[in-house]
Amino acid sequence: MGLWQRLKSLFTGDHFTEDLWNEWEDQLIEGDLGYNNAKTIIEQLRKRSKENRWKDQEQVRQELVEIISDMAQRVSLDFPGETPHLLLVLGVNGVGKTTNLAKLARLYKEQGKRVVLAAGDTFRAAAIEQLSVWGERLGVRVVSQNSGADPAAVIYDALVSAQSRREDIVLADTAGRLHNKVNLVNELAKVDKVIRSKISPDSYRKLLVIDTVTGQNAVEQAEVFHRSVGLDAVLLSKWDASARGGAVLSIAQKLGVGVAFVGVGEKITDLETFDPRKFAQAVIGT
Ligand SMILES: Nc1nc2c(ncn2[C@@H]2O[C@H](COP(=O)(O)OP(=O)(O)O)[C@@H](O)[C@H]2O)c(=O)[nH]1
Ligand SMILES: [Mg+2]
Repeated sequence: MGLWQRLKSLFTGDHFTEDLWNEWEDQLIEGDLGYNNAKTIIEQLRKRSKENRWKDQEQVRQELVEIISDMAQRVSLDFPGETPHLLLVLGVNGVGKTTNLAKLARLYKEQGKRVVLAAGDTFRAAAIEQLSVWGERLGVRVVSQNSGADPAAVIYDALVSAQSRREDIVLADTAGRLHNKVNLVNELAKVDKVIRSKISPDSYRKLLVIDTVTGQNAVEQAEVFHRSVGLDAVLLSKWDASARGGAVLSIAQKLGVGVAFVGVGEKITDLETFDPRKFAQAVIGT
């Protein structure tokens, strides 16, 4: 049953009672919107419901959709600085970094840009191989070294060669072994430092990939990455698998980082720009 169906089933009379507000709040929390977000949403809904009286249920649903889409933050990933631009793709293992990086490569290539991929996840040979396969399929250059190589060195090579070849954008993959937080943060800090030594902040953006299925844990992940390198935008992946997006609201509220893209499948074309209204409609349901 969708969230709206559950909320509606609790609404029996023609008035909102204190009990009902509490039950709705619980439902929003269970619907993975997060404790603080649920409180905020109910607060806003209470304000909007005149005299706690609401006969038109569809109107209530619309209000909910509006409140949530106002809380969701959309950002666009722009690079005002000179080329080459560098997009660092971050995130915990398995969230969909490499796949979505390939989708972005296709998108930029379609815009006529000369794209380079940097195999910065040097932890596993399979990760380097996966990126090379995408590169071949897309017909874009891939810069890689052997597994175990220093990711900062790989990304540095990609950037320097892109500068001399006058390429437009480097998409850099990274490893995301969050179980070793200290190593990860140190490794990323080094990558970040190397990039900043070569290009201006206006040519450099950091995109965090989070997996919809992760739920509110994605907020913690975002905090770690935001503290270590600072994030510009989020890509919400696997939206097709589960339309749960409360983490996105928490990340916007806590860190001020909005969503740029949504991954909607495993195919190379399964990428959309983030639409807060569509997002809110899906979270609430019909
Ligand atoms: N359903 C779905 N699966 C996805 C999406 N993005 C990635 N995946 C799958 O998630 C798995 C992990 O993806 P991968 O890019 O290797 O993750 P990484 O470890 O973060 O680089 C793969 O099986 C992908 O096909 C998406 O938007 N929707
Ligand atoms: Mg990967």
